[in-house]
Amino acid sequence: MLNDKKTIFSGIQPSGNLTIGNYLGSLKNWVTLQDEYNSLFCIVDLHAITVRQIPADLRKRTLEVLALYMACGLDPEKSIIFVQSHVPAHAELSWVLGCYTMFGELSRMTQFKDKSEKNSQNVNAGLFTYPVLMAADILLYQADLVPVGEDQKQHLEITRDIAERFNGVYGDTFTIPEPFIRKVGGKIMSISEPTKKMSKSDSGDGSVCILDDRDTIIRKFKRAVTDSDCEIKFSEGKDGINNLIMIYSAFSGKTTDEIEAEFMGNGYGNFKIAVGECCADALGKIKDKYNLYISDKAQLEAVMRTGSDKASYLARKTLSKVYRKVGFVTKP
Ligand code: AQP
Repeated sequence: MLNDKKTIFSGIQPSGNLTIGNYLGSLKNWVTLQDEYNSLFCIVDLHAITVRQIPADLRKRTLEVLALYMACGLDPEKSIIFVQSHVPAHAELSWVLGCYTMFGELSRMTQFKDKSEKNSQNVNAGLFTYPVLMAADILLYQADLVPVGEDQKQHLEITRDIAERFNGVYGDTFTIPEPFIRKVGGKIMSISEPTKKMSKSDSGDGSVCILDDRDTIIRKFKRAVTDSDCEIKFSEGKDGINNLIMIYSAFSGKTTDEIEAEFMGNGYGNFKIAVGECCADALGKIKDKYNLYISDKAQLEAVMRTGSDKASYLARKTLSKVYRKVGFVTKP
């Protein structure tokens, strides 16, 4: 099914309204990469339940994320697009890999520490073993490259460690994947707390959602936190302005130097409006397409069905190999 091209895998959790962090850090890059690589893009619902979800919302959001994937430009004719829970091999390989992952290495994951603090009432085992499931997602498809935001780099490193450990014991089984992180957009910060990553589970004004309407987007940017200086210049200590420059750069395609020259002598107020408008223009186009996709349930179902059939076929091949290597008897 796959050809000689290299393979990429990535996914997003349907755990909230997708933000421009998810878009610039992941989705936007996926769209360009799908022409060059064998591409698998997943909606990782198994990961989403590591934080308590309202079932009806999760169901609805899973379809919304699928519609958004397509609205952003993922093409089911070019990429395998599927829902994680539709391919049982993810959970199955995760169990096996969990037996080749050390408690100590999972304890060092910063996302586990962050999410445990945020969800102190529900520090469950799934939250702890999240990176093992992520390793299974990637290794099942023998992915060469994983296009993610900067925040997922540590999870990629543990995936590589698990794969190398397994290959070391049983011989070549898994491709060792590389992270693929863009310099511009790889880490978008909250616009109200620019030292904190923008996250879809933070619903305040710090996160700009892909589906926010134009007025909301511009209002959020107008309120963005900056500093007491007034120079639009990318430099240390100016977290708020640096973040806005990054966002503007990612949406407009302009370099930092070009942006600094464009806004020389301008105040922060004008710059914030320009960033808001540029962002709203780009997201408006996506939203128009989204409205078409989300209203066509038959098409969404067809994409999910085809995607999971193709993904299952590939995943089974790796899982059978792993089962054989660890010594499981083949089902007669
Ligand atoms: N702020 C960000 N800047 C750049 N990239 C980002 N990503 C997330 N936030 C930013 C990238 O989006 C992809 C999907 O991430 P995920 O849904 O698997 O989980 P996450 O990294 O935990 O994303 P969120 O938005 O912070 O979700 P919640 O709030 O549910 O935890 C990944 O490639 C990620 O790097």
